[in-house]
Amino acid sequence: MGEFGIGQPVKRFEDKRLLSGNGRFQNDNNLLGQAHAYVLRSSHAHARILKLDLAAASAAPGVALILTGDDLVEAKLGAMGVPFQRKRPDGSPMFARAHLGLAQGTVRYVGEPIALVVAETLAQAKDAAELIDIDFEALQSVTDTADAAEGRIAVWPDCPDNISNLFEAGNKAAADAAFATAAHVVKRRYVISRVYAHFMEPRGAIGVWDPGEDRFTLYADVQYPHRVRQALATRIFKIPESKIRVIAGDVGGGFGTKGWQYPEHRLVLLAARKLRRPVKWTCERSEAIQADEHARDNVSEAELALDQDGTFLGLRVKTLANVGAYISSERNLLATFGNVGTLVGTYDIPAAYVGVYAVMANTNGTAPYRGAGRPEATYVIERLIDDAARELGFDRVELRSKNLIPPEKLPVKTALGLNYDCGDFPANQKKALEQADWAGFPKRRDEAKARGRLRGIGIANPIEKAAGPGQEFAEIRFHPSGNATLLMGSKNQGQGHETTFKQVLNEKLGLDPNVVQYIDGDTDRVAFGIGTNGSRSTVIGGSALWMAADKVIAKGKRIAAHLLEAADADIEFTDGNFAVAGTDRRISITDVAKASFQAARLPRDLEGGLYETGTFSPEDNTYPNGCHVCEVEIDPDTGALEIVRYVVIDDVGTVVNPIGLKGQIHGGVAQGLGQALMEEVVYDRESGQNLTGSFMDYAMPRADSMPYMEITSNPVPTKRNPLGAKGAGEAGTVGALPAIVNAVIDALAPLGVKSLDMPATPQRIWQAMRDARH
Ligand code: MCN
Repeated sequence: MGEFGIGQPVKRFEDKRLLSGNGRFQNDNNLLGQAHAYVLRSSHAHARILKLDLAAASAAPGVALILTGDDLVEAKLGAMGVPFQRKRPDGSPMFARAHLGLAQGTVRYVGEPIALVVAETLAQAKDAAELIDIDFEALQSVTDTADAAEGRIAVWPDCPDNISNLFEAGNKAAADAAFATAAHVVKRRYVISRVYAHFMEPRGAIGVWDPGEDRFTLYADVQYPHRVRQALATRIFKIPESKIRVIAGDVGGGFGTKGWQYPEHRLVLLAARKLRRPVKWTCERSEAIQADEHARDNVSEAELALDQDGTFLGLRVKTLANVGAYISSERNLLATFGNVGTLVGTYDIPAAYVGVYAVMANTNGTAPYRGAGRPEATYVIERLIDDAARELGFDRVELRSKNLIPPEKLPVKTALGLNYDCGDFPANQKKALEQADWAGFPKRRDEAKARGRLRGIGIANPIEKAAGPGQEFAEIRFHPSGNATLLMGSKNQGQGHETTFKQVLNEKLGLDPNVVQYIDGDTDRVAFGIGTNGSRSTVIGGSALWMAADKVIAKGKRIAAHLLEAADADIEFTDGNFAVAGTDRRISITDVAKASFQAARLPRDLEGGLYETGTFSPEDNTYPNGCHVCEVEIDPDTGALEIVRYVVIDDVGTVVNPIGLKGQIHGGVAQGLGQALMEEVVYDRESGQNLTGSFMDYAMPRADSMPYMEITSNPVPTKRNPLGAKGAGEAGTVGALPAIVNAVIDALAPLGVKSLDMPATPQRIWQAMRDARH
């Protein structure tokens, strides 16, 4: 509808506030009388704590309180824990140990929290932490995923092989049978590096306790305020949910990894209760990579079975997924298990079997991070197809075309159990090839060669499951003067929710977005919410809003009928007006809303007021898909790489905001590019120290690392929600990882390079070229 409806390129309403320095991020919160907290963290990857003497630290100037693991036990705090069971490979129950919040006698990764020191100033808290007298007995550590899976060094004595559990998907017997008859089998090992989100705003929290109400308030930059409240109440403090309020203001990036319940939340709340004053903790940049969950870190052995002509017959994948030293909650298992389904990609693979081994190591836990398993899965299948093409002499585009699921075969249940509903995968690929001028590539490669450059091109056909079943909430609250407040259960972290949802509201009710107030992120103001992850907000939150708007229209019709002296059934609602069908008698939604607050203007049997809610849960996932083509040039002397062209065709169903969508794809590709080319969390194999603790060692992509991107939508709306939308927030990352690495290997293939693990840094590229020559 008009300039603000669904599909319009509306500029973000929130940007005026954010770009003029008027955002309210976590660290902008300061409360009267607050004390400051500092977390003392383990400097050892694995050690027994022999002595923890607080005497000198407690006597230091300004110190108000020091909490250790014993205080959490004494306060009878619970741990998060995993609410489901899985089995280990031998059939015994899953091994999982949750972190209580502060170390309990042994530390198992560098950065593990040991004590919370609270003082009048942050400097005093830091000084006092240095006075904590602590003796460690160092133990052997293991941080590398494959090393840990060998089980020579145990993270936990009760789990000597470090295997927490095995998750299986697909049909092993069917896959084995397919491999038995195959003309060709191509087998490869792919390493998917460990990365860390590095949000613009490191995490933070302020804990408040109100002695009058015996009630906590937590200010924290979390992605799921309501779920954090529920977890703190039911799992940690074991108090009624009504005794906790969680407030998240502007969140400076979340990317999945800021997600849920971090130990510092319970620590500042407990400290606030003990001290009867607010306690503030802000993570520092160099602390963040030690304090936060990381992501990815898999080793996959993948096998593709093909017949003589290149038709795919089967897929087998064994993945070692590093989950870290603790499995504190289901989050630490989600990325590894949740999305193995997309390993078959957009291809017709009749038989598949996947086994994911959750491996424990002396590292930070891993958790969902933009794509949460789907970039890993897509990387494996798309690289495997390229490797199969190279090994067997097929053209990689023809091999893909031959095996893509055609639209007429949809809906289909894949061999890994997902129900793909709609999309046009061959059309995505065709459009991408045209847009990227794939046919003209050989000429460009020759021209680059003449300039002394290696040029390569890569392709990937990503698909992911997004916006899966699970509820989301919306409320439209009209005021007596006729305008409205919109309250949403999913929490924005930079995706532009205010704009997106105001567009949906405008489309349905015609309300002017400039006068609609937008609220999210406060559990006392918003009735319910699950939160922003799995690219679910537009689809599920938007559909909840759609439902709430339908209820507004239904009630509005009754009020309008009364005011216009017509039958309810004769009232039509279009463009923000209720009208008697076939006449020019009409009343605007604003006037109907005003009337709803005036008892004398309402039918006797109608309840007053106009505030409606919607709670939506889809029956099944949406499957955003597309095609990425990446073209690179490499300097053979230095290994330096430049992305010279990047094309994305995306299908996210109905596009709500084309600018917002492009921004999301752009950001997603940036995160995929970062992992493919430069980012990596590196641990020292001997000591277990994190060697990438600052931006001097951990390479983040910068503006000049990014290519210009040509992003075009090829929408096939889904019937699984009233908007026809599919999730979009992670799509860019899912496609970027394989498209970029495939392009790099294509550039190097003429030199005999067959494989390269990410990140494809200049050093690694140079080394691969050198190894291939010798
Ligand atoms: N959109 C659209 N049409 C669709 C779907 C989405 O126009 N059919 C646009 C809208 O502008 C919408 C945005 O894309 O606001 C993202 O929508 P959606 O796919 O619903 O994703 P969510 O809002 O649920 O965001 C979650 C997703 C995830 S899981 C990660 S991780 C991620 C991401 O979003 N983290 C982000 N994008 C991020 N962007 C920023 N700036 N910061 C993060 O932390």
